[in-house]
Amino acid sequence: MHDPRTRSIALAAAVLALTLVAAGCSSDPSDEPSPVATDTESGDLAPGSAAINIVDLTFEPTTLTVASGSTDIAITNADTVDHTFTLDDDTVDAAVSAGQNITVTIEVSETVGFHCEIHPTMTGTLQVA
Ligand SMILES: [Cu+2]
Repeated sequence: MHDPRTRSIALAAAVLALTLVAAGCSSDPSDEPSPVATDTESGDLAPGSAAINIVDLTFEPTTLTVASGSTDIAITNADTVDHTFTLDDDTVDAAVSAGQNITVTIEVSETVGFHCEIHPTMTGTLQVA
């Protein structure tokens, strides 16, 4: 039996590639808007932000503690009906459709209640710390 042997010539090509890495991706560090010039806490929940969930015609939490000043509140409507997030002093009246989530910016200096315009039984309190 004679099998033809294939000779593979391995060319060892030493390629010295001088790669010029043009790392010109210098993007600005995200400039986050700071509504009020207070001392910044680096931490979990950003100062000036909070979250409310609406589940089964109930605001959760019912009492939300926020700092005086500007606060971004992320509101998630987990229900299948529309709601509103309305401050009792009517400075904020935001519709939150079923399944939707929105963010409202509130400006409070003292404790104020909130409610849903559609469902009078839905109430809560924004407590200013
Ligand atoms: Cu409602």
